[in-house]
Amino acid sequence: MQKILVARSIFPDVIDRLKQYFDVDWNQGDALPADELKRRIADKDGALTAGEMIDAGVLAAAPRLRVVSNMAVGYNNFDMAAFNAANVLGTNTPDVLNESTADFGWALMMAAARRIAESEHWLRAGRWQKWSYDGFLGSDLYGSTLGVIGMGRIGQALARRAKGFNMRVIYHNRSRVEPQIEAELNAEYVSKQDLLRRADHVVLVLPYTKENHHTIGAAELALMKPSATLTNIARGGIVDDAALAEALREKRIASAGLDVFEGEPNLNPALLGVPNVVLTPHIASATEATRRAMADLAADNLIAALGEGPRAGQPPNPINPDVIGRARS
Ligand code: 8YV
Repeated sequence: MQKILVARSIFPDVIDRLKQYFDVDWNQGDALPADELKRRIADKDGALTAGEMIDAGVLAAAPRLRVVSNMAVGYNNFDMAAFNAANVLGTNTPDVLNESTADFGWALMMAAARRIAESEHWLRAGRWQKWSYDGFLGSDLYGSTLGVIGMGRIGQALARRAKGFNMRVIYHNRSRVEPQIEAELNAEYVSKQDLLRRADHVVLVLPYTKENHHTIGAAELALMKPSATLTNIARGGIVDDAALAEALREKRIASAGLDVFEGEPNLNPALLGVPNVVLTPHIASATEATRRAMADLAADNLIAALGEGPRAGQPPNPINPDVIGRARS
């Protein structure tokens, strides 16, 4: 029987399914420290991860390893150059999380625009003595301009919801999307600078790459309207969190909604000190149905990539399909 490592706690019935095919080493505790991950992956043929860093060092420590299945759509935790050099397949879980993640982007954007978390904290602190006409004035979503940076599958799902709010949609992306998608979403392609200047609500839905590091920093924040909101449901590192905390403190933008952070789960302490930001612990895809679908798809990818099950040899979501069938190097 081939051996696999499941690096995170996931639904037990998914583990039972994996056990039909593999000898499973399941870490049911917290994320494994890097040295323990290296030790436990060393004799494995495959692994299921959820954000663990897999680089050349980890691959070198695991000479039998042929596939790593990430239970996430984002795979910035995989060094794909190292995967390709070693002929190791990486897989991810796209699509199944689009709608839940788009819903959550709206939840954060609305909470930021209408100051829901900020006013709730104030209320819980016993500070509500009287109602006032100018208490917690926010900004409207209805009829405003939505700026989406990253018009992939989740960005499109997010933009599709803007119709019901009668919003103009402007977007920026590495490349323009198909004309029929632009037409369907009524979305206008603009430069990043134009988007930042024009949008009332900016949402970040782009993958993290070296090139995207600090896509939003002090200079970009300075372009935004003082009444604008910024929502990040993509990855930490896309926003310069220190610059954002300062812009929020100085009210250079109105508010922000953040689900992801540089160095998470550790946060820049400056963010905790500003009231006009809604902070959530990387839960945009966290609905029961979606996390189940992600776990199932991650298992399907692993089973198929290791030549088992009904799709043997044809995993549904290969990131680097060229390595399929090549000997491990
Ligand atoms: C994951 C995510 O749950 O899919 C992604 O890229 O950010 C989340 O849905 C998280 O990354 C853990 O793997």
